[in-house]
Amino acid sequence: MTNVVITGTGLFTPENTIDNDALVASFNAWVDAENARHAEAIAAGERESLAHSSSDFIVKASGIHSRHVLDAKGILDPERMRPRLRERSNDEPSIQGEMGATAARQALAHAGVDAADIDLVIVGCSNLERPYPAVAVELQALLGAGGYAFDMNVACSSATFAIETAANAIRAGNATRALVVSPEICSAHLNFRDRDSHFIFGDACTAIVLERDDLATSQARFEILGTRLVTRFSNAIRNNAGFLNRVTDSDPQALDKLFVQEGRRVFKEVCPLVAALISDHLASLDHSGDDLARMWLHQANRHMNDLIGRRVLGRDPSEQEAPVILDRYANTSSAGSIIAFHLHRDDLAAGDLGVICSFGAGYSAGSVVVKRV
Ligand code: CO8
Repeated sequence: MTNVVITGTGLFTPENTIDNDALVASFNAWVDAENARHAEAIAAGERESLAHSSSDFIVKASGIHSRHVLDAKGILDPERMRPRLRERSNDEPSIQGEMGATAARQALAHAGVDAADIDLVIVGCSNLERPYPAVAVELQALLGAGGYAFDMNVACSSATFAIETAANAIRAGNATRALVVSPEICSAHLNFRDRDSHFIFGDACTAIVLERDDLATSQARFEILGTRLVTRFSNAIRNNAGFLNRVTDSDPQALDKLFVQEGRRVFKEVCPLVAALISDHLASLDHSGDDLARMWLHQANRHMNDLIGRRVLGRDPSEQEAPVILDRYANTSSAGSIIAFHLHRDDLAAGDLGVICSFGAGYSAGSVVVKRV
């Protein structure tokens, strides 16, 4: 069978950061104004007063300290509490096209591959800025890549599902070199007025170059030993924004048109599913947790990763074995596990084994087992 290798990765990190204290200060200012606006109704028992958020809670519950966002000013303005992004004309690169091109150029340079030699571009992410033309096709043009391109969405698992799709296209002979790009603008679909979730997400974009092994020239390669994907329907993470909102006459500003989740339920249901996915996948490749040098896990919650690491390894994973980037990036959806891979893989030795694993809405989870060549 044709071997497929990962030969390069790239990362676009927005310059603006928001730490927990700044986010909480803006949220609490909005809460105070809201409670003052409704003081009479609250006093009459007709309305519940809103509670403050807290940085201590955020760190304890999630491990998140800070996040990068495309626009901080709009998010932190208690009168707005959503990013302000400039609308692009049809003649300008789209926002996701631009983020994607930055990350992709880095990944291509890292792999030592010319954009013209790429013959498959997949943009996989949770939220696409338009239905068509595909952002991937625009990115293909921006980069000067050849072949074909398409978008796909499997929420937080978009990158791992796209890696499997790209690897299969290469194995089947339909492509020789592929780019998987995940431009995540999570801040645009986050309800910054929801105490339970306002701290969860950040923005970033990752890119990965995959090649047929016999064509690759990069010294730093990771052979894909196998991929395994799983989905199980759940409403515990949901977003009802969509093109039918206009014709169903539903309120486009309604809160269900943004990210909504039952965090505790997600935690309880997803951790065992993911631990079993990784363990079964390793077993199918005649390996076990003991053979893993590294786990590049989805970056949603510190405790989730600790629990999954414990179940797979049979002991607490060290910082080195399961690197954490969510402390400074928060949850960047499908980009999270790829950011961890991008930042924490160069120290591995030839023959070392690792797993890239995503999990999220759907539910969906993806495991990609790789070996440093
Ligand atoms: N400040 C202070 N107190 C708070 C706050 C806050 N901000 N928020 C909640 N509390 C309170 C609650 O009211 C509750 O109080 P009480 O006990 O009196 O009822 C108490 O703190 C505990 O609340 P929770 O039970 O909700 O807290 P948890 O310990 O469960 O932590 C988490 C909440 C962090 C959300 C946690 O449950 C979690 O991380 N769960 C898993 C989440 C997850 O992984 N989700 C995946 C989503 S990502 C995905 O699939 C991609 C979607 C597409 C991206 C779209 C971009 C927007």
